[in-house]
Amino acid sequence: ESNPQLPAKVSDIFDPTRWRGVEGFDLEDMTYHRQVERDTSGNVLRDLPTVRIAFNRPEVRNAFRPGTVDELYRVMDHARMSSDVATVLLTGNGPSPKDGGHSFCSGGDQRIRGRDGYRYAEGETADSIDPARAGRLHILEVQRLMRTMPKVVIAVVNGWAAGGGHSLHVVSDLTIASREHGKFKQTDATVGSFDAGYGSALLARQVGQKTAREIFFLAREYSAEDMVRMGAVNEAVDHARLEEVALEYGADIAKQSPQAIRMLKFAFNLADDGLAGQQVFAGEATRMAYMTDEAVEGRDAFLEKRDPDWSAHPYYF
Ligand code: S0N
Repeated sequence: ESNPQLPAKVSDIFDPTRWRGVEGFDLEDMTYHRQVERDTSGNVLRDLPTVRIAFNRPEVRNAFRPGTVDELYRVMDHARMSSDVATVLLTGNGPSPKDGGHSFCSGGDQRIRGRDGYRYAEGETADSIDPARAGRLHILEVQRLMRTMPKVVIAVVNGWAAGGGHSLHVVSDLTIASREHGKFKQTDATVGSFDAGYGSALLARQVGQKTAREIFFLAREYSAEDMVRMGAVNEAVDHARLEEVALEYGADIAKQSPQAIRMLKFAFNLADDGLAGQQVFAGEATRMAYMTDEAVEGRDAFLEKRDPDWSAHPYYF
């Protein structure tokens, strides 16, 4: 019998007892859940440190349209700013009610891609559309947010990761994939698009130049186990256990020091992200420096209109 305290089941492997819907969002194309501990009646005892963000358009293999990307950015940014969230699971709901197909994300919705470069919502035309909003490939803003947020993002690939969906898995910190249904295919070039940023260059760092070029140039299909062998997926997992294993990853991450996780993530990114990567790493270093007595002395001396006294702060060697 269904318990009204529990959220609706949004995918075949979603366990409603482990989650609550996050309030305050009016979502159509995405779902956003917070991991919880419940008592035997289903009452929430406490929040746990992992959130689940999922594409919710399984009838189109979880392709994203502009509104989907807006929603994804909003919930991802909310997770970034939630001080008790350590890990974000990014996944896809489903399977498809139309044909039972499983999907993580199949990238940009090709039905709304105009020849003029704009992305049209239903009912919009070239005359009615606001070009400033509709011309943006703002999935790239989501990629940058995932890359620079001080939390671990795990792609939980429950089905097809294709095109821009493939790139989202590449930019995630970790990827685990369904052994039965996880499938990977970089179709960008097939439909005349190309992720010439993280989706390709970062992939080449992960799997090597020749293999990355093969993935893009040949647009072949790869299994979860192929991807583990190539080094782009951490683990292939039985489909039924995929979300359970993802939560085990989240629990292990939550045992580590938040500061250490932040510094490590930004250190792993630094060289590949150039000066932008250095800026993110340096921002954290500055935040930590502000917590020292030495930095407090600098601030206090300025406010007290005196010279700073550094005598208690040696030049370390
Ligand atoms: C994922 C694939 C390989 C799955 O194949 P399968 O299992 O045979 O299923 P299908 O029968 O092909 O699909 C089932 C139904 O879903 C629809 N559908 C699937 N993917 C999309 C999609 N991306 N856009 C719109 N519809 C999609 C199918 O049409 C089918 O519908 P029905 O039942 O009505 O026939 C296979 O589906 C596949 O190859 N999909 C396309 C993957 C792809 O090329 N994606 C785009 C790649 N490029 C990008 O993502 C770059 C970013 C981008 O383009 C973008 C970003 C933001 C905003 C807009 C854009 C943009 O420029 O479009």
